[in-house]
Amino acid sequence: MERLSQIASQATAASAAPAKPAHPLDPLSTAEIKCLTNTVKSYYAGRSISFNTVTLREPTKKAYLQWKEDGGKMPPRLASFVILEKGVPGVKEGLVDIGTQSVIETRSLEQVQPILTVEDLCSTEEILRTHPDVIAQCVLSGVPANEMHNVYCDPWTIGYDERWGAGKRLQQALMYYRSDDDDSQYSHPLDFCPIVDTEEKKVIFIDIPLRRRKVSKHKHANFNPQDMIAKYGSMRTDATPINVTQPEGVSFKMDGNVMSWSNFNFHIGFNYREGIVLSDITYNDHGNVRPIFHRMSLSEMIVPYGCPDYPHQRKHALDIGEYGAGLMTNPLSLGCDCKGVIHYLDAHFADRSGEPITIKHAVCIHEEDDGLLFKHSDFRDNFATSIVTRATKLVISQIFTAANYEYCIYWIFMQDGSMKLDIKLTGILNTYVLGDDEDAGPWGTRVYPNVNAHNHQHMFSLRIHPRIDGDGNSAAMSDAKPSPFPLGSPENMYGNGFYAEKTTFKTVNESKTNYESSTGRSWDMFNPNKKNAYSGKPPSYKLVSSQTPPLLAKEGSIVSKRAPWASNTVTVIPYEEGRLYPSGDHVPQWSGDGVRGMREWTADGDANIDNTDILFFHTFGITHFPAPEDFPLMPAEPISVLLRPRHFFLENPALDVVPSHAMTTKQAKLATNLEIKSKTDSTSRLAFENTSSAGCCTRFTK
Ligand code: ABN
Ligand code: CU
Repeated sequence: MERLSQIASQATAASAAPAKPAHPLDPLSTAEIKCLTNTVKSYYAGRSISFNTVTLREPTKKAYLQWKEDGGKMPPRLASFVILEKGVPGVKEGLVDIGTQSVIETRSLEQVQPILTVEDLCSTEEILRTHPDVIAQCVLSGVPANEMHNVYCDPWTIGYDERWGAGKRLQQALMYYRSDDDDSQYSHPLDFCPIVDTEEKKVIFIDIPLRRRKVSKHKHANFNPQDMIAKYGSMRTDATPINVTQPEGVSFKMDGNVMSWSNFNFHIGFNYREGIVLSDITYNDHGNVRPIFHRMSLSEMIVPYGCPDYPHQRKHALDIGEYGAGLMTNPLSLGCDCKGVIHYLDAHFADRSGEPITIKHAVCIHEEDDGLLFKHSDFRDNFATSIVTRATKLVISQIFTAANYEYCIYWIFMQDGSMKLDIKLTGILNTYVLGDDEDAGPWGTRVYPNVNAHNHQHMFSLRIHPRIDGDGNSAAMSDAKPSPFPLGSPENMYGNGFYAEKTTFKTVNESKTNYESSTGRSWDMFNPNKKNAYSGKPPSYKLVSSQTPPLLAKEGSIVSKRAPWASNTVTVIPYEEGRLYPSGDHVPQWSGDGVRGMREWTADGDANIDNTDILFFHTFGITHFPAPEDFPLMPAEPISVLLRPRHFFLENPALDVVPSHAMTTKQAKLATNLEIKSKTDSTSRLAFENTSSAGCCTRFTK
């Protein structure tokens, strides 16, 4: 890394630096992006560069906390960039000080390839449509040459292919045909796979399978309302509208990007790669503002496919590191992506030329009813003594489209101090053409005539930087175990004893653990320096997550090497600046060899992780064996990870949430009218009565 303080002035300030934002973790504004790209352009004046990614270089934890303690002396506003230079292999990356409009670090990296941006992907189809060899392959597949405008591709990074390594910036084009603009091409895959040089804009090779398969002659499998009406005569007519209404508006407050909601306070960031980033999450415990998590994000994911036939072995998308959960994020629309009273945040990136681009409504923030928060009734008076409190949840969400799949990301906060990460998978299966007489098994499923959907996994890496009740944190696993003492022994005479076995991790190696369903394994992040006054146990947040399949690709495979984080459900490492991306900084075309990302961070397996500053990585996801119900458009499949306070509070922290109904035993004794008024709901009513009984319900009759 070259430090460039002496030549910082080369990138001369053309105009005043853009205004600093209110908060040091705020994403770069469009003015800051413009300032950064201008600074980089003048630094590289006379050279042909294009921008790949630009993003805020977040202050270190220390600098951030200093800012908080200093009462607002902003740390320098730094931003990192990745650029490509025409004709020069590899990437250049560096750091700009926005305040002084100067480039302060640069580095040239060879044999790495940067993320593929949406702009990089968009030009590929046109390159293919005009290439004579591709046209010839289309004709062989049964698509006439005059139909090239109906040929499409999902341009994937090549993953890793030994023939080219990381020397050229490559895409593999998964090919499809559709006969009409409004068709879904995924029921009509083509059997060959062109390899495209992204920078040269050239087809450099075409992978042709030994067994040829012609394009399907079946009708396209479509899913739009007009297709359903054509097929079934009408859409369903039985569903009446359900609305999320908040007549008095929202109960959260936003100060810029800082959220306050129901005792929680945190910053909402967003970047090209991880998408939503939540930082400095605290909980106001009756006036005592207690830190919980310093930072939390989805740091990587992998979707490895299970068909070993060449070239399908290449399909394993590391969507966050190869394409960016931020770059692929959708602009969300009111009333459909999220319902209710919504606050949106926009996201800003730079295009290849360095101009800012904005995704409107990239992040949706809203509240929803979440069923019961708690309830108890007393059977002694026929349940008249009762308390019923409904939950409201706060949801921070984004949806990104990874070519065929949609990933809907919901960061959820609950009034009892819990947090959840819910992910819904929807969109369209990745498909390959299946011969008329061919069996799709065992590596895939015939989901439609001539359509083979290969087995695959969706694995995510949740990166948590805990700060449970302050600094000095540890991690442990907890296993439900029967008493070790035999039935009939004095310690376990009746054989019923069981307990939670807690194993605190002292070292990185000890922390590398997997989910164990037989013990209902969960993990705790905790502060060993504090004690709950009642239980005597350290304040903790427990990770409850059981959708944790093992990575099915073999150890030593390209998939497993490129996702060195995916073979364990949990890995804990010491925090160090820059430990962000567990498959490395530049993921496309990494062979998986060498020491980087999680492999680098766990190289010292004996490193201490007890009572120190730790990073907790959690791998979760699903294994997906496709079925016809998943096609042509998949009903959303949920995945959920829960973080809940344990020994953190002295009691249920949500007891002060106003109940929908509360009646004490004394009140019940006095009550003559047992119709009980709901305190918070004026819209609930009986379904099959004409008269509205809004806001009340008959509990019982004497
Ligand atoms: N799932 C692979 C992918 C993601 C984004 C764009 C193209 C391909
Ligand atoms: Cu899937």
